[in-house]
Amino acid sequence: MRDALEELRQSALEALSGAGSDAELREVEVQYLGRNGELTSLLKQLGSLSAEERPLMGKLSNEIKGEVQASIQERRKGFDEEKLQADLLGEGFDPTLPGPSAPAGGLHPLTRIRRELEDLFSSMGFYVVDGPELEMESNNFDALNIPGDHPARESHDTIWVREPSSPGAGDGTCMRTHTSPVQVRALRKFGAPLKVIAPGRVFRQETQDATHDHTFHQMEGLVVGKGVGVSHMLHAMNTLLEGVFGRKVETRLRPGFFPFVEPGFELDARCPFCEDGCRVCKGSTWIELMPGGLVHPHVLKACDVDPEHFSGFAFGLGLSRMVMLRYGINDIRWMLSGDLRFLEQF
Ligand code: FA5
Repeated sequence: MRDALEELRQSALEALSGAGSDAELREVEVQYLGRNGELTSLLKQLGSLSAEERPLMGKLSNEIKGEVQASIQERRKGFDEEKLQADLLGEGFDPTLPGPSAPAGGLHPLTRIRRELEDLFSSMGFYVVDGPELEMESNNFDALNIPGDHPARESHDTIWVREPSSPGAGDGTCMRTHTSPVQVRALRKFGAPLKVIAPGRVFRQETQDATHDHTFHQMEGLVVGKGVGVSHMLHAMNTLLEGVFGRKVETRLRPGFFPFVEPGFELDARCPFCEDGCRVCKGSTWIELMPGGLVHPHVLKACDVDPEHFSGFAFGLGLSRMVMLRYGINDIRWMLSGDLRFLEQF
């Protein structure tokens, strides 16, 4: 049996050195070491050997198997490297050229305008502040002079995560309906005097149309100091519009009611989509863009600021609508659609 094993070793190693490809290596492997291969059939004869010879032949066959396997692996490595070299040096391959570039994304138009406004207001000494989207009822409504039974709550219906313990208790939690609660948070945290803007996402129970979404963006502005008045507010609003549009924008100011300002105003911008009325401006040729007013003394008091010493103005820019005007987007529903046909244009 020793002779037969030695012969097998010899012929297997010869066959391996003659193999010219990975497939041929595999054939040799099956022929000698496979389940029905030559070594296996030799091993079947072990049982007929004497007790002294059996372990010796067993050991020898294991040694031969190991040697043949090692040789197969060595040859296979050689083939892999040859293949890699061939691939690398294949026709037209230049390893000094830069690799393919990954497609670059772009900034969302909302992000662009938000950043521009943050830069503009920072340059005028404003802090950029933030507040939570899930807000306490008391900050979203009560501290802003909108108690539980106030009719203004009807136009600000939203998702309630925790209902108030009783109507008007002020202890509920809701998705904020505007960025105005950040006024309360900022005043309580920093006190007066203060200049802040607070851009962010807000939520409302709203029937969607070209200018109304249930989720949209606003940017709050708040200035509190000594002798702050309406002229300061108008200056801030006009600076904002000129900053975004790079030119004077035709606007109009009309009285507006918000429980947290007195007096209150609505600033509308001329509709850029039509001359005499369209579905975006709902036939009026004006788009409601930015309400504002002088901070109501009740709000200052609720934030521990003395209205005898301080006054202020606040405005609530419809950031999503501002983006529509700037880029000529005629339907707000594109904004958060995630649709690449829309996004790739910016
Ligand atoms: C408010 O939300 C007040 N918090 C704004 C404010 C702040 C007034 C400070 C006074 C002082 P209003 O509900 O009007 O107000 O919304 C403000 C702006 O958000 C609107 O002028 C409009 O541009 C935009 N807006 C309102 N509802 C929607 C909506 N459903 N979809 C898109 N934009 C909207």
